[in-house]
Amino acid sequence: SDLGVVLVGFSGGQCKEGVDAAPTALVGAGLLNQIQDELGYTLHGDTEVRNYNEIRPSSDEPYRGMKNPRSVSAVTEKLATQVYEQARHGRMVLTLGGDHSVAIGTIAGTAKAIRERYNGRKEIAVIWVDAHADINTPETSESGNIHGMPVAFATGLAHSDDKDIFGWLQEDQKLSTTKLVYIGLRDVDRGEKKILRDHRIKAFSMHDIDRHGIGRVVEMALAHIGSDTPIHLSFDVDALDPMWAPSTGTPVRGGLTLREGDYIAECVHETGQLVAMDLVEVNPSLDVAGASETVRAGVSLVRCALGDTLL
Ligand code: DIR
Ligand code: MN
Ligand code: MN
Ligand code: MN
Repeated sequence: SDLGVVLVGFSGGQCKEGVDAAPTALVGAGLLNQIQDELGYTLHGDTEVRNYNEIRPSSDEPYRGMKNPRSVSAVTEKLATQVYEQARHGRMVLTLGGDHSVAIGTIAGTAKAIRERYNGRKEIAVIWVDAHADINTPETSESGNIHGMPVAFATGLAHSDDKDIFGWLQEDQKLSTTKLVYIGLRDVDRGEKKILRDHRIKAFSMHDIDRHGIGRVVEMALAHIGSDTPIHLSFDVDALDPMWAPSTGTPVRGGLTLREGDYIAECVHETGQLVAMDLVEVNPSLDVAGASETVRAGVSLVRCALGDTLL
């Protein structure tokens, strides 16, 4: 089958350098070769890593507290088009970030392509696997880092009318809050907790995984989405415990084991509903001793989502 590949060297959604080197590290570890040779996909799109940090508007002063707003907006607007161009041919789309702000673009691209494919009769669902909810609005954010806000923009809970600062996002590129499910949360800001409650957003924290086990949690997450809804899986490697993925910008202890992460990806593959996956926040320049482990974990998560099986 066919896979569109989007390799995004970009770090502007947060303050630490190095996350832009992740696609090169993941490809260097053999990910794309394995997807072709072992999993049998035909690759489409640009298989060279592009430096999206070069997309720099001449001035990019903070706006409503957001850091690098015009850069992140320009990058994600371009990504929305790139992902859409792959998805509209009926291809599954794999995006390797980059920080998690890239998901503003990737979700916009798949949301639009799926609405078109089904003449407006279907919308995508998103499974957001992360230690963090990434649903701050510019006003609730304590950091100003846009990688903590992508879900707010993707759902329209945050928006701006300035076309250079996410004003490009159209209705047909947006995600419904009812079609969003979180797995792995354990570091959610106060303002984010209120947003999750007020909008009754489905979320499974590490507490829920401790209580029910990963098997039951994935089953409940997929039941919420339903069996005829295309799924976009947005996987932040920091969902994994730092034991498995130490090289990431905001590690949080008490996370998923590598097997639990792989299991989520395997189950999403098994649904046959997967239309797009993002793998983000691998930063090989942090905890350098653990970088190859982190890259290997990322490779494993993608392979599982694309149908690699243990037997
Ligand atoms: C925090 C951290 N909630 C923020 N978010 C992170 O900056 O808004 N997301 N690290 O991955
Ligand atoms: Mn995170
Ligand atoms: Mn408005
Ligand atoms: Mn994230």
